[in-house]
Amino acid sequence: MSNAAATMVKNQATDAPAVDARQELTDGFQLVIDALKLNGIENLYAVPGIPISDLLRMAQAEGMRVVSFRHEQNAGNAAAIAGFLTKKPGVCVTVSAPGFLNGLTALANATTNCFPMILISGSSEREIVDLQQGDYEEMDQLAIAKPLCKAAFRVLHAQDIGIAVARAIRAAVSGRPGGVYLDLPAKLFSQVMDAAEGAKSLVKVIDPAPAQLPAPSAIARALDVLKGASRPLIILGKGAAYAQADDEIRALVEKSGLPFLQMSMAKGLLPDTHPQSAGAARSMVLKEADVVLLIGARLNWLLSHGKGKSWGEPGSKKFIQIDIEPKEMDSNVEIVAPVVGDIGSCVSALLAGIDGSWQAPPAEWTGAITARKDANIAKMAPKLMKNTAPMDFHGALGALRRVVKERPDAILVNEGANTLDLARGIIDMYQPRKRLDVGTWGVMGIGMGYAVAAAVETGKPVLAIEGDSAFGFSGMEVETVCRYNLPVCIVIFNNNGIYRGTDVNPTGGTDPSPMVFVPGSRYDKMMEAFGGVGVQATTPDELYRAVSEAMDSGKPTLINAVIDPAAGTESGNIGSLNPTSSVRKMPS
Ligand code: ADP
Ligand code: TZD
Ligand code: MG
Repeated sequence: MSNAAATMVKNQATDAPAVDARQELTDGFQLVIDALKLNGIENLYAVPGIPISDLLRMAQAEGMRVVSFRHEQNAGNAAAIAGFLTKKPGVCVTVSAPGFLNGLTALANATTNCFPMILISGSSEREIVDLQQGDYEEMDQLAIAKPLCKAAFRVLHAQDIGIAVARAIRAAVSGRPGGVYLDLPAKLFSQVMDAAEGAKSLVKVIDPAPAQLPAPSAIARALDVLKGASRPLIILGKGAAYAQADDEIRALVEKSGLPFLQMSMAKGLLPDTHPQSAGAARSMVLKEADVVLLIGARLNWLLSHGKGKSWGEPGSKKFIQIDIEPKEMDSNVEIVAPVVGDIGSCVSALLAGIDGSWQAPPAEWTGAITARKDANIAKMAPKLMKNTAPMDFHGALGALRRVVKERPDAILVNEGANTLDLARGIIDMYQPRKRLDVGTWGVMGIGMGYAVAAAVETGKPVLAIEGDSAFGFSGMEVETVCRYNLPVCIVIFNNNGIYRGTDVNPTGGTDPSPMVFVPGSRYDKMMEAFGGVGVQATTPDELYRAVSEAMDSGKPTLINAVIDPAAGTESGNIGSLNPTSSVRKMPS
């Protein structure tokens, strides 16, 4: 019996199985760790405190990597993106009520984005919480988590930990992936039970995300529609990136000869420079395509719900959709050929139908796309070469585009408004799952959590391109980046504010506009405070040199990139979603 287990005997909860002090014992802490490890979970993203401090200490002692953050939202975001990158649930561990709530935004965001994640939170005494008698950090966490995730479970007995962890893993990764909440009351951790019984209670999940084969008739229908197209288009979404069916997707694209668009986090599934990429002719192909094959992409706001002006004439499109979630079909517009199943299986089945009878798309269509692409790329090129001070977005992004081209295996994290929208368009990606960003909600604050987890999970260098506002949501984690000595280079696009740094208080009062920050802030000094490298860059050349050096050295680095405060536009790319007052005209 270990010393820890021996002392736990004294803490034995009344509802735990009876134990004899001479038995080999285990406890709730140990069983949670054993259950996670048995299922291949190697990393925990957490903020410690009552009642989970010993869980984290013991996990580290048992060889798990425990990454301790400064705020739970960042730990949660790290877990979520670990799930996206690995197809295994990322695990975040938080303390009760406030810690739990801080982590909950990330859990909800993971669910919205279809990333598998488990939020494990300690909770307070059930008896006191349920009678609302004012326990330390009292909250009915299970009820609050439930509507924001795929599944939520609470464990009251140590002997149920194994099955609960198994259920959580299966719920997170099977079908459409998403967030799962696991509520572990403080008392559970110190419950003791016979070690052999404990070991027997653990469950190794077999085939946690089973293949879901599409019906042959659905494949035949989809092929029929595709064959009847004169202006076909494939749209790849982040579900396709998540599925890790990279070879099958590439084969389908190349064998069929179809032009393709990649949604933000799908960029790099095929290189953006691929001859069939229609990325630089996006508006044209959305408007003019007659058949659109969606692979792991939803027709949500990011695709204008599949209708409206950007989609051309009403009724001019037929949609084929591959998705693991049957309810996704017809969510916004009619799907004439729904293909329900996992992307690997569905794409393979379609590929088998691209045989001798297959005809490449008409040259008139592919030729028109290439012409538009070439024209747009030529128009953009000089903007990306500008070497002025202060920089504008294009000049700075032109420099970073070169950095990424030279290091195609680096991971790019990106958030902000102009900083996000322009980087997405300008920076070509070359490999799958290398671009991580604000996703389905357009949420600010994912930056440092994603950057830390990307480095921890892949060991690759990470480049985080951050609006100065966006960075502020998770900026304290630069200490975490330094503490774990991670190969993360953060570039702050510092334009003194949200969208722009030029707004003024219309009353002439001393308070600044709500849209601006302290002008000329030196974010690079924050990094120096924690022993990292801080650099101020005022020209694209300086920026290129500083980022290249950081990426090569792997040293935690923050570069304050001075951007013209007047260069950005209101709400970046999505100004049309921003209501403005017709009563009072505000400058923007
Ligand atoms: P994007 O924002 O890139 O357009 P979305 O997040 O809207 O992508 O869509 C991703 C879709 O992929 C979701 O509808 C999800 O159900 C689906 N999906 C995720 N994983 C798989 C998989 N392995 N097989 C099939 N569909 C998947
Ligand atoms: N809060 C959260 C959690 N998510 C959000 N998306 C917002 C607030 C609103 N918001 C945006 O949509 S973008 C943005 C905010 C605050 C910041 C834009 O400023 P930035 O980028 O400095 O990051 P640019 O380059 O100045 O445009
Ligand atoms: Mg800004």
